[in-house]
Amino acid sequence: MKTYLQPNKENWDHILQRPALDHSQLENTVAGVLQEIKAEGDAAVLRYTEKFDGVRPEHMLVTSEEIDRARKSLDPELKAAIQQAAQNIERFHASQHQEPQVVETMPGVSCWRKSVGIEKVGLYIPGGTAPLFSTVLMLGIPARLAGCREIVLCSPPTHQGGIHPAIIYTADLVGITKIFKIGGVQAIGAMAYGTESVPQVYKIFGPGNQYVTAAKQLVNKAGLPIDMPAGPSEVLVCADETADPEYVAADLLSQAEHGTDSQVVLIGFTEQFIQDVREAIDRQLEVLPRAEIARAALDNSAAMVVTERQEALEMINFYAPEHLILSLKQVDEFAEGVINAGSVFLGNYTPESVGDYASGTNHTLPTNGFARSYSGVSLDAFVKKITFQRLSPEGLRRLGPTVEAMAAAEELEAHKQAVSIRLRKLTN
Ligand code: HSO
Ligand code: ZN
Repeated sequence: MKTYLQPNKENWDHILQRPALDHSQLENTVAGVLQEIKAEGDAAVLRYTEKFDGVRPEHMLVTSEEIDRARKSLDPELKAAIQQAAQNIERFHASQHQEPQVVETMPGVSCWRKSVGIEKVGLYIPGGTAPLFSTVLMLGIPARLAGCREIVLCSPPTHQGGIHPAIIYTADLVGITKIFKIGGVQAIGAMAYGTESVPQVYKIFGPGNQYVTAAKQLVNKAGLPIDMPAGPSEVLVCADETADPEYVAADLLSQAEHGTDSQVVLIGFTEQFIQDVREAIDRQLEVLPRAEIARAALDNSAAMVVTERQEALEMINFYAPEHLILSLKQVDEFAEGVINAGSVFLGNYTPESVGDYASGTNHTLPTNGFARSYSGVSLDAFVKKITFQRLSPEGLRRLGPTVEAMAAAEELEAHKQAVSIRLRKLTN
C-alpha cells in the first residue's frame, strides 16, 4: 500500500486506478461453451461439468434427501447465525416494498404503478474454498419477497459431487425453488437458454470468477438482464483521530482477503495515523490465514493523507467506492455530503463485515466506480414496475381534446380517432 501526501487533484485518477479488467481473451472460449450449451442442453452442461469440476453428478438437481442431509449436518450454531442474518435481511428488504399509489392526475384520470416480481430468476453462487452462502441470503431473500415464482440457484459441485451444506441449507431456508449442481460458464448458459433440466430465467444474479463474469457479460450483450457490471471488491476507509488504527486495519484486511485483485483505500488526516494503521496491518497479517491474498491486494492499494474534510469528501465521491467506512467525528454531517458510494458504514462500531453478512443491507454492490450511477441489489432488482391507468367518461371529456390536438400535430390520425370516436358518443 503506497502512501501519498496531499496528492494533487490532477493525480487522483492515476492514484485511485482500479486493477485493470480484461476479459477479451476469455471471450472466445466462453462464447464457444455457451454456444454448445445452447445447442445441446444438458449433455453439454454435463460434459463441461466433468471437464472443469472433475465430476459427473448422477443428477444435477439437488434432491430433498440432500437438503435433509445438509440440514442435519450443519452446525447448530451456524444455523442459528444464518437464521438471525436472514431475519435482519428480510426485515430490511421487506421495508422496500411499495404499495401502488393511485394518483388522480386530473379529475377522472387515475394512474398507478404496481411492482411485479420477475417470474423466473437465476442466482449463481460460487463454490471453491470460501463458499459464499451469505450471497444466497442477499439474493434469495429479495427474490422471494419480490414474488419471483421460480428462483433457480446454480453452484458448482465439489469433487465428491455435492454442494457445500451451508449453501444448500441457506437456499432451502430462503425458499429457492430449484438448486442445481452446475458451476461456471455452464451454469450461466443453462440458466440463460434453459436446458432439459434447468428452467430458462429472465434475469441472472450473482458473483463469480472471470469466466462467469465473461459469460454473464455475453448473455447480457445478447439481451438478458444481469444484476450489475462486475468488478473486484473494494473498500474506502476515511478515518480521523477519533478512529482506532486497529479497527481500521482490520476493516482494510477484511476486504483485502477477498481476492488478490481487491482494492482498499485509506484516507487519513495525519501521517502518524496512516503509519499507525500500517503497523496494525502488519501485526494482523501475521496471523491471517489468507495473508498472501491480502498482501497481493494491498499492493493494488493506496493510503492518502489529506488536511481538509472537504477534500476527503471530494476524493470519496471521485472514487465512488463499493463500501465506504467513515470513522470520523460529526460523522452524520459528513455523510450528508456522500453522493457516490454503494453502502456506507458509520462510526467506530460498524465494520463492513456486518453489512457483508447480517445487519440487513445487501452486499451485492456496485464496484469499479459504478456507484456513480448504479445502486446495490435491493427488492427493486427483482421486480419490474407496471403502470396502469383508467379514465372515467368525465376524465376522457377533460383530457380528450389535449390528446386530439397532440395526435393531430404528430399527424397520427388513428390516435386522434381513438379519442374522438368515444367523445362523439359521449356527447350524444
Ligand atoms: N464483501 C463482499 C461480500 C462478502 N463478504 C461475502 C463476505 N462474504 C462483497 O461485497
Ligand atoms: Zn466481504
